[in-house]
Amino acid sequence: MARILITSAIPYINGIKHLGNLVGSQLPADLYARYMRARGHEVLFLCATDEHGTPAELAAAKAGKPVADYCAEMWAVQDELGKGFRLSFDHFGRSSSPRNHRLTQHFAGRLADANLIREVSEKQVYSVADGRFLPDRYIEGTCPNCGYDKARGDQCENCTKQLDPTDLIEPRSAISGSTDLEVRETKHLYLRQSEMRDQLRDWIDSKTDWPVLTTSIARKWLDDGDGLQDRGITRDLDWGIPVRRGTEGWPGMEGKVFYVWFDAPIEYIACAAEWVDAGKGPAPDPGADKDSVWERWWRTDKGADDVRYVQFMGKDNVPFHTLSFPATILGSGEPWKLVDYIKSFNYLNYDGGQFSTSQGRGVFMDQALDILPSDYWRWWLLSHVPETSDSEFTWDGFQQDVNKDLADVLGNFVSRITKFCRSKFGEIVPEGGAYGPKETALIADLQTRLDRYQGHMDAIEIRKAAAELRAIWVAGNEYLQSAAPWTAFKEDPDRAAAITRFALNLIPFYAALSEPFIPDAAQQMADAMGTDLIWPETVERALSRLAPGHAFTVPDVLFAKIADEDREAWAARFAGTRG
Ligand code: B3M
Ligand code: ZN
Repeated sequence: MARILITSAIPYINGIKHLGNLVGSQLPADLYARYMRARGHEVLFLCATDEHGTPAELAAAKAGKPVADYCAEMWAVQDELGKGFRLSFDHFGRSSSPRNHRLTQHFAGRLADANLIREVSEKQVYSVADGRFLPDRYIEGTCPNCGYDKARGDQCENCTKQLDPTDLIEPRSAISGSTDLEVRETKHLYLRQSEMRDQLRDWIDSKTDWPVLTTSIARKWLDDGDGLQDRGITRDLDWGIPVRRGTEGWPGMEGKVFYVWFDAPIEYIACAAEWVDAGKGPAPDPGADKDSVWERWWRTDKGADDVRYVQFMGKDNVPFHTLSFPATILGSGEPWKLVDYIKSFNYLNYDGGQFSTSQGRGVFMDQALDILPSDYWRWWLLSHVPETSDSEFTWDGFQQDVNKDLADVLGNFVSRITKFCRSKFGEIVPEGGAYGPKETALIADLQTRLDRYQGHMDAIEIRKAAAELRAIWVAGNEYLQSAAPWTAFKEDPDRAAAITRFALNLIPFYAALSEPFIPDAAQQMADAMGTDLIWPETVERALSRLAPGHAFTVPDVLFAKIADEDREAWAARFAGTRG
């Protein structure tokens, strides 16, 4: 039994996430966590909301709420939606937690002690009307290159030219529209990550088993001339973690906060402490304090050296997890756990374009649950996860795949055999008859497929795993079709009983294997068969679990088909922007 620490990238607090966000980190992380638990491993699965930064402040202002209240409310919304999608976090924390404040300040203090932080004085645009410094992308004006009048201070969206805010013609605040802007001097802390380039390169080079998507992004940033530049880790904002050097103040840094990307990954650690504070972890060993419970996952000097730590994230987050966060950890000089494997994802597109939070384009988590149970989404998203390239959600494709895989194949199998049994033998696993060559052949086929399925799940090859699971469902359907107990019943009721018994035994087997993908349907199948979800040791053993005389009930329809009218209505409803 291994111990596996799993984190999903922590979603920004501002707004409800769309399905592209969900499939890019939380959902695949959940699949892996569920699978590893089912295999008997000890899992700690953590996620949280990422609450700091300008977007959170602006979203709160737009909602007319104090930012702390806004974040508390949005955390509850995201927590609820996570539950709706059956995301099985051991804890869903908050990057604004007191634990993260303390840890972030602790790391900054350690980095300063190690001489890895320098102070930089820089000029930034200050908006007098807004009473704040403006990040580059919150300054708007006319592009000097193409004349587009909504160019941002970091880039022109129209002609893609990289800009400095001072390049803009008639610059104004994107927050208030005010043109009363000044350039002011301000002081910030920079993390000297360039000092750690060799150390980081050696570490990345040692990760020979990582997905190419992950290492290629990391190498690009390491090798590009300006890739591993020293990075500002503080901001002139109100909302955030106050800059302190450990538990001491930081002269000259009063009123400033840490940059959101500095404190967000530290929340992975803080979240484990929050998990213990919330009373969810196991009791500490006798004589040990309660911090030992989470340190056992995070400190290599306190037992975490045998933990395997796996992170899930979208590709845009890779540089922060392969370079910046490791720089924080390595630079601290303390024995914190480094990530062992980073699974990263491309983008899911929506119907010929991109999902977009700012434009409200696509299907958002709350809307998805409004129209269909979570298993439909989980199955489609995971079986189309943008693993090796971007993938696309279309309503046609969604309807077709869900109807075929879930309704025609899996749902139909379960319904057909349980109803047949009820009509001929009652709701009891029938006795009599013997298994023959068809059953022996199916057992052998399924054993090969089970081995492959486990191999793909162990390797986090999600599309391959989904394809194998689908093939496992199809094999049962084909068996039932060819063994045809309804025909056998007329001539040889004993043989029909044997076929029925065998096919009924496939249901708990399917339930266990399918649980990481479709947990609700899996539980419904197990409940109907009066069994627990138990991962098969071997196919042969798994298929002899339901003995003659075992009672079951015919379950309700597992998956209703998506009708054409529904598909059309949804396609129309989600064609525009979120209202
Ligand atoms: N909140 C970005 C995102 O949700 C960011 C991830 C932080 S992970 C420490 O894509
Ligand atoms: Zn332009």
